[in-house]
Amino acid sequence: MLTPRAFALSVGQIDTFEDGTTQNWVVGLLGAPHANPPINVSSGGPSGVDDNYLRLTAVGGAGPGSRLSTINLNQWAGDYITDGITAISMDLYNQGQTDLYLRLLFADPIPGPATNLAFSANAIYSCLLVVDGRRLSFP
Ligand SMILES: [Ca+2]
Repeated sequence: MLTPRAFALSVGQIDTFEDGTTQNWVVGLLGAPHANPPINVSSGGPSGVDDNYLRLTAVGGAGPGSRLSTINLNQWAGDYITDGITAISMDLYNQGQTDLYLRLLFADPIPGPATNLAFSANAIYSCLLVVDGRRLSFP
């Protein structure tokens, strides 16, 4: 069963991953196996050496882990409109061999299945091997 913790959204909140954890970013919520779950990498984030970051990996094909995705039911759960949040930004570094088109998905999966879904209308393109990382914003 999915059980969110009590967190509140706030304007300006950021996940830095400096605590060495994945900061509640997960995959396989309903027990689906994933060959490469999110991991915290201790160096190489946007500020370089000793800047932790979250590494996501997709294995391609079909089935669990085939697509680059992750879920957060904790600090990123809430009512974005009521809380005055109008955009979300993230630093990205595509280390794979495939160009990516990224979207954000918002849903109310608890207790499930989701009855309300919303996703960013326009995918943001992350080209192959952006060397210095890149901050993208989803309006
Ligand atoms: Ca960091």
